[in-house]
Order: sequence, then C-alpha cells, then structure tokens
Amino acid sequence: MTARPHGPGQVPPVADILAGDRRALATAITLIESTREEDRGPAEDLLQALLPHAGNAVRLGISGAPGVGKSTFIEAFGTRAIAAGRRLAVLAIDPSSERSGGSILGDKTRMPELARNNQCFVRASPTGGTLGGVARRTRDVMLACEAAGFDLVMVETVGVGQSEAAVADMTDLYMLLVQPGAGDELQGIKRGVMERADIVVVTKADGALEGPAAHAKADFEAALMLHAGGGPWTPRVIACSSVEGTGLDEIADAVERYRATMAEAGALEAKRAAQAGAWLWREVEESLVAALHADERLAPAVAALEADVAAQTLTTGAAARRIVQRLLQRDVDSGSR
Ligand SMILES: Nc1nc2c(ncn2[C@@H]2O[C@H](COP(=O)(O)OP(=O)(O)O)[C@@H](O)[C@H]2O)c(=O)[nH]1
Ligand SMILES: [Mg+2]
Repeated sequence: MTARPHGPGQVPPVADILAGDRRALATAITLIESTREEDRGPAEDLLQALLPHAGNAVRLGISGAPGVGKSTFIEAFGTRAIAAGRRLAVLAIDPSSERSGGSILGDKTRMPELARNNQCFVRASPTGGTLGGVARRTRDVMLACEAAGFDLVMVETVGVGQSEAAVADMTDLYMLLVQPGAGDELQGIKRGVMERADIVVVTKADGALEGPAAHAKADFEAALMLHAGGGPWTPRVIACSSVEGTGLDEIADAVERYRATMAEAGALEAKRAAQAGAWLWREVEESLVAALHADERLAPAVAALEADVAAQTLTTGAAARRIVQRLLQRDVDSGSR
C-alpha cells in the first residue's frame, strides 16, 4: 500500500478498508465527515461501495448525562467484549469537540486501554449540521467501521438536545446510563428518552453507592413498567460497577438476549429498515436547511423575513412559507432538480 497524505479530499482504496486497514478507515472517515462541498461526491461513492459490506455489527447506543460514567463503562464493557473476541469501534459524539480540539484526546485518555488496543478503533466526532448536537455523519462512519470488519459498534453521546434520539435511530439497542440518587434524576430525564431505552444501566453500584444504586434500579424498573408493551423486547434495568466489574456480564448477556429475541421475531431487520427511512428524512431536512443557509442570493430576503418575525409584524408560519417558496423558486430558476 502506498503512503498517502492524510486529510480531506483523500479517497482511500475500498479494498484497503475492507481488509481492515486502520489508516485507510481513518482516511475514509475524514472524507465522510468533511464539510467541503467537493468531498460530498467522493464520500457518497465510497459509502455506496462500502454499503454491501456493512451491517454485520451489533450496534449499541450509549447515552446519559455528563459524568454518569459513559466513558468508564465503555472502557470496561468494551475491554471484556474484545477479550471475548469482538472487534470494537467506539464512536463518541462530543458536542464540545472541534476537529483539532483537545477533547478528542480527552475522550481517548478516559478510555486509555481501548485507545491502546489494536482490536479497538476509537473515534470522536465533532458535532456538525443542525441536529442539535448530533454528528451528522455518525451513521455513515458506523457503516464504514462495519465494512472494515468491526463487529461491535458503541456510539456514545452526551445526553443533550436531540442527540439521544439520533443515536437511538442508528443503533440496534439503546442503553441509557443513569447514576444512583435517581429520585431527582428520574424527573430530569426527558420522557421520550426513557421510552426508547432498551436497557437502563445504573452505574457506580459500588462502595457507598451500592445501596442507592439498588434503590435507583427499583425506581427505574417501576418507571419502565409504565412504558412497557409493544415490541418483543421488555426493557430491563441492570446495575453495574465499571470500576469493580460487577454487572457487566449481566449486561453482555442482556445484549445477546435482546439480539436473539429481536432476530427471532424478525424485528431487528424491520427496525434497521425503519431507521434507514427515518435517517433519510433527517438528511433531507438538514440538506434543505443547509442549502438555505448557504445561498447568498436568498440571504437578504431571509434576513428581512427574520426581522419581520422578530418585530412581530409577520407570523412565523407565513415567513416560513415564503422562505420555502423562495428556495423552491430558486431551483426552478436555476433549472436544477
Ligand atoms: N465509583 C465509581 N465511579 C465511577 C464509575 N464509573 C465512572 N465513575 C466516575 O465517574 C466520573 C465520570 O465518569 P466518565 O466515564 O468520565 O463519565 P461520562 O462523562 O459519562 O463519560 C469519573 O470520575 C469516574 O471515575 C463506577 O463504576 N464506580
Ligand atoms: Mg465521556
């Protein structure tokens, strides 16, 4: 393989990615995440070539409030999975990270064992696009990792904005991490988030927090019961300590059971198909909004409408309709489809 410079615009050979070449995968991800307009075409062609080779991973979504123990859990759980023969890719969506910012390193240092392990690929993605703190290309990055032979993908996101929904929309199993002291915690968790959790993990069930963790487990079990029903899987609550290693086997076991239960009912394939459809519409929405913001000819009219809305002389509905009409009219004028 020839050495090539690293950076946006580089298109790695598909064969290298399929062979599991980490450098080729990293280059592919850089291309996929590139926001340069001229990189979109090559990135899409590359993903199209990788798509038939993707789909063979167990996809786990991990979310929870900052400090709840996500990184520590992924390190402990992931290290065990690798010992059991898995190849693990960890994709961390970090709202605070920039391409060259310090938090990428920060996330790696919080998963020191995984970052060093050559059966593991750790990647922190900066958030981009308009989806409230969601890395726009994370799903594509996940597919590239699968094509490269990673058979366990853990997508970590901080519990803010719409990122939980986006992660639940791209993974097979959505895990919500909570910590002991859940009385207040329970109130703070948005309804929709709880309802989507396939497994709730109560972290830090060790030392002085062991008792509170048991209480939190009971609280969340009661809360989940209210949402139970629908689908072949009944959500579970499991307490663990990433530091002491307790509860991790039970979680791994629950993941296996979830996969088996869903696969048996034909529900896993159906879920992935529905997710792809939902993701399509996310992309359409984002692309339209991005096109609007990028169009300098529309900018004065849009700014004027924004000002009218701010001054409360025009309804938001009417302004939105006019903006959309202008966008549609633009494409008729320029003859594009
Ligand atoms: N006692 C205990 N502390 C933990 C455990 N897991 C994480 N922590 C601590 O909780 C803090 C936040 O952990 P971190 O994994 O960075 O949380 P994140 O922000 O959700 O990724 C750190 O100080 C960890 O050492 C655990 O299982 N037991
Ligand atoms: Mg973290």
